[in-house]
Amino acid sequence: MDKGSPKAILLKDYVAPAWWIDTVDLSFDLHEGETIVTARLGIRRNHEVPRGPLVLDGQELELLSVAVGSRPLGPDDYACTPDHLTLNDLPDDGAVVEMVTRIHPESNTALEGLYKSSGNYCTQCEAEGFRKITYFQDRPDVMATYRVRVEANRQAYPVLLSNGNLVDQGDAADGRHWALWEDPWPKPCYLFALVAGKLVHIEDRYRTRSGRDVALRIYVEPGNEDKCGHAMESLIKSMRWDEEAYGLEYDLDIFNIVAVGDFNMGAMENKSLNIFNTKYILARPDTATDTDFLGIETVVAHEYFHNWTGNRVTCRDWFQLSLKEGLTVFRDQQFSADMNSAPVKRIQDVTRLRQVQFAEDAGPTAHPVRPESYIEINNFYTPTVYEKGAEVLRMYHTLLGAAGYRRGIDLYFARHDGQAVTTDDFLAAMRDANPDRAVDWDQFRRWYAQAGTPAVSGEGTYDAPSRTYRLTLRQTLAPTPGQPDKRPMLIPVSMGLVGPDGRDLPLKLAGEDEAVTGTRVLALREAEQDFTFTGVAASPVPSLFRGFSAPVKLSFDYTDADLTFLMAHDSDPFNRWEAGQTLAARLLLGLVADRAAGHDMIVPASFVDAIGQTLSRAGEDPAFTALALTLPSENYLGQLMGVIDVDGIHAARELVRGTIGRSHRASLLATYHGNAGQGAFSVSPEAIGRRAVKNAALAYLMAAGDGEGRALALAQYRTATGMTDVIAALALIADSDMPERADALSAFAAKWRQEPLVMDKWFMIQATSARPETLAEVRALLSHPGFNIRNPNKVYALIGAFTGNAVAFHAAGGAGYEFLADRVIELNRLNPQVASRMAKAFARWRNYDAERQAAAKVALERVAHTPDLSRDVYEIVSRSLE
Ligand code: 0A1
Ligand code: ZN
Repeated sequence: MDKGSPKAILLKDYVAPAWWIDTVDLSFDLHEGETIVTARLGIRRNHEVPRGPLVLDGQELELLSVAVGSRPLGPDDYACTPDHLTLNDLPDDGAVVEMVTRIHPESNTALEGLYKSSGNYCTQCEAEGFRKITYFQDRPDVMATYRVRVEANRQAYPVLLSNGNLVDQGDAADGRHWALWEDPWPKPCYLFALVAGKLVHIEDRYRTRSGRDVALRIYVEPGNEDKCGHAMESLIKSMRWDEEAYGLEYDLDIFNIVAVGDFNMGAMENKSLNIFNTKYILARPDTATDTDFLGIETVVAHEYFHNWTGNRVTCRDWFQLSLKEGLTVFRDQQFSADMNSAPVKRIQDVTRLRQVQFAEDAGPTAHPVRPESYIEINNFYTPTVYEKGAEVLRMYHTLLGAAGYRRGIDLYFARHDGQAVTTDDFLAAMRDANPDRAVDWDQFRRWYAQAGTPAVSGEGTYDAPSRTYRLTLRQTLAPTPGQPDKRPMLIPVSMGLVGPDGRDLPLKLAGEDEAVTGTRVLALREAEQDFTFTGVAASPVPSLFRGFSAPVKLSFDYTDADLTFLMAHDSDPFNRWEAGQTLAARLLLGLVADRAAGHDMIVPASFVDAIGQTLSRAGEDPAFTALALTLPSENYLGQLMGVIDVDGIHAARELVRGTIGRSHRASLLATYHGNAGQGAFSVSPEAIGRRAVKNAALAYLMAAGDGEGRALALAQYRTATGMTDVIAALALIADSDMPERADALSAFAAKWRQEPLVMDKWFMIQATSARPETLAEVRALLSHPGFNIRNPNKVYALIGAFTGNAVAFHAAGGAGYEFLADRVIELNRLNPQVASRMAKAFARWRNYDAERQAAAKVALERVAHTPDLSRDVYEIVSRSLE
C-alpha cells in the first residue's frame, strides 16, 4: 500500500465505546457565512470496558471552546487533531461536556453534514456526517435523546425544523427567531436532522390503530405544493400497511418530510424528519412518469418503515448496515407488491438485482451482505447491502413461511427495541422464534458472510416404469476478492413439476407419505444433491426457483421446447417470464457468436412466434406482457459473456427487435391502439400496465425501421399530456436519426427548463442513446444552462446515465472512459460520494477486450494518481486496479 493511503476499518476490531452519551443539547446559530454550534453532551462511563479517554470525532470543525461542567478547559486539557478531540480525566460518575464550534454550510459541496440547497439549510448525517456538525462519538451504538434549538433570520428562514416535537418557539433580536425541538426517543447521531428555510407545506392527518393522531406534513419549495399529493397518499398507505402487515405503529404526534433538490441519495429516514431528494416526492401526471410515481410510493414507504427497522432498532456498527437496509428494502418490496401487481413488482426487482447486484458480485468491489472491512463506509450503500440483503430477508420468509417469519420479527422487536444490534442478533431472533423448524442456521448465516452469486446447475431424469423423477442440483460459488474458498450455501428452491397438460403435478419426495400440491420448497445444502420424486404420472418439466426464491444464477438443461412450454403454462408468473428471458438470452448470445464467427445472424422463426403468442395475450395482463416483451438488456447479456462483445450484442439485439417489429406489425398496432389513453389519467396498476404495453409496442414498431412507427412516435410526443407517454416517445425519437429529432428535443427543453426533475429526463434520454454522436452530445450538454455538476441528480442523469450506456460508454477507442475519468477527477474535489458512485462504472473493465481494457486502465490510473484523492474514490479505484 502507498505511504499514507487510507486505512481499512475492520469488523473484528469492534469495541464498545468507553463512554456513553445519554443526552445531547444542541444550539444552532445560523448566520450568512457561518454557523455557530453549541453542543452539551451528557456523558457516562461505560463500565463494561476498560477506562479510557472520551474520543470524539470531528471533521472540518473550528473549535471555539470546550468546558466540562462549568469549568472551561485550556488547550493543555484536551488534544485536538484534524479528526479527533480527546478529553482525559473525566469524572467517573459522568459530566456535561460543552463545546462550541464554527462551521460553513454554504461552502459544503459534499452535501454531508449541514449544507445549503437552493438557499435552505438541511442536513445529511448518515453515515458519518454528524462529525461535520460538532465533535461527537459518531457511531450508531451511541444513542441519546436530543434537544435542539435553531435560531435564524425570520424572513429568510421562516421554517425551523428538527427531530421530535416542537416544544417552544419565539422571536430574538435583529429580526431573528428560534424554535426548540425535543425528541424523546434515544437515537444514534446519524438520525439527527435540521432544516431551516423558506418552505411551504401540505398537511394531512393519520390516526393510528391505537388512536394516536399524527400530523403529517410535506415541506417543499414554494411552487411545488401541487406535486406532493402522491407522496402524501403513499405515506398514509405505508402507515396503515405497517400496522396491518407487521403490527408496527408510529410513535410520535408529528411526521415531517422535507424535499430538497440537492441530495446525494434517494432519501433519509431521520427520526420524524425525513429528508428527501425531490425526485422521490414531487410528481404530477404532466411532470412525472409512471416509474417516478412508483418510485415515490416505494421510497416514501421505505423511509417510513425505517422508523422501526433502523430507528427503534438500529445498527451496532456500520458493518451491520444490511440489518436495517436489507430488512427495510424487503419490507418496501412487500408493500409495493401489495399495492400493485405482485408478479410485476417481483420481475422488476429481480431485473434490477441481476443488472446491478450480480454485476457488483462479479467484479472487484464484490463484498458480503455484511462486509468485514471498509475504507469509506459511504461506499457500502450498495446493491449488495440493499438488494441482496433484501433477498436474504426473503429467504427467511420462504424458509419459515409467513407466520414463522412474523414470529421472528415479533421476537426481534421484543428483544431489541431501543438497542443497537447485529445481523447475528436478527438471525438469532428468527431461529429462536421457530425452534421446530429444521433450518441449519449456521449454514444460512453464510448468506451474510460469503460474497458472490452462487451458480446452480442441474438436470432431471424421468423414469417411466418406476414413475420417479430425479432432480440433480449442483452449486458453486466463485472466489471473490479476499475470499478464495467458499462453502456451500443453504439455498431455498421453491419449485414445482409441470405435467404435460400444463398443470402442476403432486410433489412427493421418496420416503414421504403425503404429496404436496403445487409449489414446495427444497433445501439445497450440498455441493451436489439429488431429489427423487415418486408417483410422478408423466415426464414433467421442472419449474425451479419460483418467484426467484434465491439470488442465484441457474443453468438447467432445458430444451428450447421446455422453455416455450413453461412460458405458456407455468403456474408461477415469475417463471413464465423467466422462461421467456432465458430463451431470449440463449437466442441472442447465439446470434452474437454467429456474428463473431463471421456468419449471418438469422433470427429463428420459433422465437418470433413465441413473441407473437405473448403479444396475443396482451389483453389478459398488459403490465406483465410489457415485461415479457422486453428483451434482456445489453448490460445483462454482457454479464453472460466471458469477454463482452459490445457491438455484437447491440447488433444482435437490434436485429431481433427489428424482426419482431416487422413480423408482428399488425398485432403491435392493435396492441398500441387498444391500449392508448382512455378515460381520465390514473396511476392505478391497470392504467400503468396499459401505458407500458402500449409503449413497448411503439418501441417495436419504431425498431421495424419504417415510417409508421416514426409517425406514431411523433404524434404521441406532440399530443400526449402525461409525462410517461411524452418521454417514451421522445426517447425513441432521440435515439433515432429522424429529421424532427433536434426540434423535438429543443421544444421539450424550452417547455420544461424551469423544472429540474423534468430536465433530468431530458439529459438522460440523450445520454442513453446508442447513436454514435452520443458522447459528443453529452460533452456539449455539460455546458447547458440546465446542467450543474454540483447537483447530484444532474450528474446521475447525464454522466451516470451515460456510464450505463452499453454501447456509447464502451465505444471502441476508449473516449468514453477518458470522459468519465475527467468527470470523476472534477467531482472528487466537490463531492466525493458522487465521484465514487461514478467511478464504480469502471469496475467491470476487465470483462472487455484487450483494447478496451488498455484504455480503461489508462483512465483508472489517471484517477488513481490524482492529488488529494478522497477516501471514497481511492477505495473504488484501488480495488478496481488490484
Ligand atoms: N438510509 C438511507 C440512505 C442514505 C444513506 C446515506 C446517505 O448519505 C450518505 C443518504 C441516504 C436509506 O436507506 O434510505
Ligand atoms: Zn434505507
